[in-house]
Formats: sequence, structure tokens, C-alpha cells
Amino acid sequence: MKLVIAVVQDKDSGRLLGALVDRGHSATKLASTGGFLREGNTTLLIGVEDSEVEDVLRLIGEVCQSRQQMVNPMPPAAGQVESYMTYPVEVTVGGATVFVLDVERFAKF
Ligand code: 2BA
Repeated sequence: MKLVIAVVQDKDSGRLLGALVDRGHSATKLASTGGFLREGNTTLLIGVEDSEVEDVLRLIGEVCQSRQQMVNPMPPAAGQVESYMTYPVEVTVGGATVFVLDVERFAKF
């Protein structure tokens, strides 16, 4: 068994959950925050048999789009802030960041 951990954009999470459930996969949705942008994103935990991993990865790839986003970089250390001008920079976010882990044991009580 594998645990697929997928960090996706909030905008894609509803459609991805729907697609997973339609295909018979179980998933848990967690509210998460990206360390770089400090904005909300969604983390899905999807426990599947080894043979189902490719199907899950295909669905994630189909649903999750990468998008351009403008970000204001964090200012430098306090004390230099008055003279510091920030310029928005463009970053590409998503479609999805995915980890596939081996599950040592799975139980339901
Ligand atoms: P964030 O950490 O908020 O990152 C959002 C986007 O900002 C990233 O998109 C990337 O394009 C850019 N970015 C991140 N760190 C950067 C840095 N140090 N310098 C310049 N640009 C940077 P994605 O790579 O698609 O990541 C989307 C979200 O997936 C991340 O949100 C984070 O929540 C998660 N993530 C990505 N890589 C991860 C990893 N290795 N471990 C855990 N979570 C990860």
C-alpha cells in the first residue's frame, strides 16, 4: 500500500476530490499553508493499493493546473525597511507537489 500526499491549489481541490471519489479512491483533505507564499493551499492524503498509484497520479495531473502568481518578496531585516522598495515577482505555482510513501501498516478500528 502507498500513501500519496498531494499539495494542490485550493482552486483545484474540489474538482480533484470529486474525480478521486468518482474513481473509488478514498481521500482526506487538509487545509495547509505554503511556506514560501504563506498562502492557503490544500493537502490531500490518499491511501491506495500499489496498483492504483498511477491512476491517482494521472487524475492529479489532469485536474491540477500550474498558474502564474505575482508575489511581493519579504523585506530584509527590521531597520532597513524604510529604504527598501519591493517589486512584485512572478512565480509559477502548482499544478501539484506529490509525494508517494510506502505504508508500513494500515488499520481501521
Ligand atoms: P509555497 O511554499 O507557498 O510555494 C509556492 C511557489 O513559490 C512554489 O510553487 C514555487 O514556484 C515558488 N517557490 C517556493 N519556494 C521558493 C523559493 N525558496 N524561492 C523561489 N520560489 C519559490 P510549487 O513548487 O508548485 O509549490 C506549491 C506548494 O507545494 C508550496 O507552496 C508548498 O506548500 C508545497 N511544496 C512544494 N515543494 C515542497 C516540498 N519539497 N516539501 C513540502 N511542500 C512542498
